[in-house]
Amino acid sequence: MIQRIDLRGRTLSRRELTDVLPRTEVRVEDAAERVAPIIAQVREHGAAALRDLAERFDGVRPEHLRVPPAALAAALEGLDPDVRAGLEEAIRRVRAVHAAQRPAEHTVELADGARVRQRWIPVRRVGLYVPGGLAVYPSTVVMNAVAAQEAGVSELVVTSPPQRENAGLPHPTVLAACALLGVDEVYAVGGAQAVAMLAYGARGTEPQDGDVLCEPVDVVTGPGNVYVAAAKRLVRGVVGIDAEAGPTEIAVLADDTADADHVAADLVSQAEHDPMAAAVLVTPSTALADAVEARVEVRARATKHAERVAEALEGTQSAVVLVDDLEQGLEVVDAYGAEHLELQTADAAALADRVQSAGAIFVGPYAPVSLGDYMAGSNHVLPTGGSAHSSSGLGVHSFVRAVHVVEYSRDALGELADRIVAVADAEDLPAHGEAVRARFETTATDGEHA
Ligand code: HSO
Ligand code: ZN
Repeated sequence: MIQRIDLRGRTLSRRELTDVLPRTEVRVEDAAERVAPIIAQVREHGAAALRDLAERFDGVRPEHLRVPPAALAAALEGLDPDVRAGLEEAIRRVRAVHAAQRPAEHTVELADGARVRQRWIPVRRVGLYVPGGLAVYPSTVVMNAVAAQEAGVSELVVTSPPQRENAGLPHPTVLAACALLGVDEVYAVGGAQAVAMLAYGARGTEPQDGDVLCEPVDVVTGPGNVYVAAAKRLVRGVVGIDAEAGPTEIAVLADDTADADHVAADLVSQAEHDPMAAAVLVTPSTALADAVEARVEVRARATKHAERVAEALEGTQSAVVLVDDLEQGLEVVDAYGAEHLELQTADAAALADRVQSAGAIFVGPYAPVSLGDYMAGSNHVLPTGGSAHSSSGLGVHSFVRAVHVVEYSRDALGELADRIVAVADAEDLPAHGEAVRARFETTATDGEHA
């Protein structure tokens, strides 16, 4: 059922490889046309628009757009103890990894009295979008919130679609995750309208909203459907965004040493997210390819979300790719730049260091993507759609800004004056040079203000 692409005996350039490898096409620009009026509506009508849009898209008119503290406490109270223990373990591990990500400040001394210091300043206020849709994502709350907290972000806001089944509040497990993380500013707002609210803020229109329902944030992060991605594209510049998340992707580079059933289970696991999810196996072994296909058939039929799994695996975005050897396999996975790359080969650890493009790399037989989705400690908000070629997954770096602090003494500046003037003149910007010279000349006004 999963298509086969045979690249054996073919020498392809990077460009040709990219063309033959399958990929979900997400048309964010089409969605943007539908999303623009929604953003305008939220900007103009604030909370009233958010209620109208919830009614239209989520089938419920929330009474409380801002989740009351009692509802957060109740959600935590009602959380299954095993789920709580799992989320707490996830928070511990993700926190440990992200605490280590905090970049160190450093100073470079270029000459006597000439110093450039590197500061990292956390973003002040961040909005995290947590999708509703086909699944429930408390783990995404953990991934976003912990990274922001470890970066030193002082104000964290979470927003997630209102649910009819939960009296117009977001899913209780999402609320419980917020409570576990100490996030108390939570909104029952989903979709493009949530991104608009975060970017522009929203005025209250009902007594329970207060005058200002939500203040604008500096950065919006978190996955979502194509409308959320389109909204993020449209507000970029007004706020920072992490990425336009697309459907989940898993690529597995495997050889004869891999366990076919485990590879199959991993492909099915990510296909479960979305009918548009992509699962790609790259292998030099036809025996493994046959065995994985057989096991995928069995697992895909037996799994709870069989329908969307089948759609994802049978879709043109998924494939078994046959290669001559692991060298060609490496070229293929690099060209693809998967959100998740599993290496299930004899010497997976050595191979991992040679990979050039992947959102995250899972090494060996005991590092399935599901481990990373929940509690390896790594982040699961990762670049999709080939954006691993240019960007990283979410982390502390997503929430800090690098700021240079420049300190030069009179002598240190004096030593550079002629050189600065020369370059400034070459750019035909003589006032730039004059600003330096002024510090070393006596002019008519000198002493006037002494
Ligand atoms: N695989 C998803 C993350 C996730 N999986 C959340 C389960 N829950 C995208 O990396
Ligand atoms: Zn997943």
